[in-house]
Amino acid sequence: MSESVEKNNGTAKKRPGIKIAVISAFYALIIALLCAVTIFFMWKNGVFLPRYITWNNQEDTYNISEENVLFSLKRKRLKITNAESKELIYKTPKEWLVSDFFVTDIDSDGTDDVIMMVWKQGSFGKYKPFWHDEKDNKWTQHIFIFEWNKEREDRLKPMWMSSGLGIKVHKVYVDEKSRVHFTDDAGEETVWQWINWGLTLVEVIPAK
Ligand SMILES: [Ca+2]
Repeated sequence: MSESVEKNNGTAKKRPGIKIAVISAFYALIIALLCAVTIFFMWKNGVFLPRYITWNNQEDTYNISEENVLFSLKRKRLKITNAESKELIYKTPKEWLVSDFFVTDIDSDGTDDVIMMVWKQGSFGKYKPFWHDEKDNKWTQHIFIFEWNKEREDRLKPMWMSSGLGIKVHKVYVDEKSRVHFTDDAGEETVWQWINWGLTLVEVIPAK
């Protein structure tokens, strides 16, 4: 009789080791959740994008259709303001990460157009083709071309919006003939020219 009472008293005592283990597991879970949330937001902000990308920062003033406008590309976001009044005209959506931009008359109609190199999630945007049933949330690079339209508040009328390029573009520049040159991560250069309605590959320059 006296022996069983002693045993019951022994199990009824709280063990400090168990309490410490529960608290430790709780904090480990909180830390794991914070790490997961941090990594998710870093991914959403493009922190894990390829290292071959050249991110440009640039400020330039242009006269387009008799408007003096300041283009400012900083921290992967492009803003266009009136060069005199400083009034904001356009800024890229926060979902777009802009690596570079160019102002050139790509279609030779006499008016400058705006070209942006954009990284964003999803190759197709909101108009995904019905036959493409996979989830469309991978980071892909795009070239977006806009014509300058003074009738619009934001001036930029979409002219040609590419789906994911499929080229690992390391550098891009536009030559004096408004042809777009992509240099990929291996050094191969492809030259693209506006023909009819869109960019057409006109030359491939092998890596040196
Ligand atoms: Ca033009």
